[in-house]
Amino acid sequence: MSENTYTPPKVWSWDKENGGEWASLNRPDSGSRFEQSLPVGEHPFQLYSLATPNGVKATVMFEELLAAGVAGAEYDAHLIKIQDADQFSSGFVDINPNSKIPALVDKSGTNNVNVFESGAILLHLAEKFGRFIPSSPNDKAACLSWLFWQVGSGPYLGGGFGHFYAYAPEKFEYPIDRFTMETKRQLDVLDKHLANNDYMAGKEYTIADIAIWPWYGALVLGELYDAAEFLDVESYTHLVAWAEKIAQRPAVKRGKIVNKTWGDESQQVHERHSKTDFDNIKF
Ligand SMILES: N[C@@H](CCC(=O)N[C@@H](CS)C(=O)NCC(=O)O)C(=O)O
Repeated sequence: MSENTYTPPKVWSWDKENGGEWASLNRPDSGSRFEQSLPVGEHPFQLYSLATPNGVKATVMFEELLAAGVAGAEYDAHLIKIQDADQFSSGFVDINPNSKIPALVDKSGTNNVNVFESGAILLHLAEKFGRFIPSSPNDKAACLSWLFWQVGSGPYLGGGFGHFYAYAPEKFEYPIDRFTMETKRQLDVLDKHLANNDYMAGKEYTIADIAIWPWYGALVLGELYDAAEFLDVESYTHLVAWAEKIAQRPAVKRGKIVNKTWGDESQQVHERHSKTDFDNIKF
């Protein structure tokens, strides 16, 4: 047994930060922490987000819709700095009581519609515009199955593997083993599926790909958690080929840098209010 075992008390109480990146944000309760309204731009869709994998799903979807000629999908992408606790403003919590990016206000109809959860945002937009969701029942079922697979599986990769491998202040074998095992199992699921399918739902690129790529695509392309070697991502050849193919899409290249505030400064668009916001970017 490790020396670092922990005997839980009868009733847990929050008396200290647990350390590590993001720890100062965490509290065991929900709700707004300060009064502040959100900025509102001129477009029908107001997105409040950051270019983490969950945020990238939404911005890639908007850029794909616009690239497909859906003029009604014009959007303002406002920056929510989660490190600075912007997600706890009263304005943000009014849209998303769960205080996580991305959050969307759809102002295109008579009444504003609030949407939170990245999977729900993808589905809302896909159904609204009839794009990136198959019309045949079989393919649609496949698309939704993989969309919800991502929503359910992603936290094992992010909150499990990513947290204990990359963010935890101390590295412990038990959680790293546990979540590495699960992450590799998930990578194998995707790899085997993509051995026989061009895209997640078959022949068509859909919201299932848009949901999965920012997490598992980024991971196997070495852009997440600096874990490519540790996970031996090169062995998932079909998954890597799919990830590389999607990375070449112009809308994906644009979407992944919207609301981005870290990394190469020449590849950051802090806020997106117009397609001209990409004019100075060399893709
Ligand atoms: N299930 C949610 C997860 C969203 C999520 O975890 N967002 C993170 C960034 S990737 C966040 O806003 N974290 C801020 C916090 O936890 O306070 C979704 O898919 O939209």
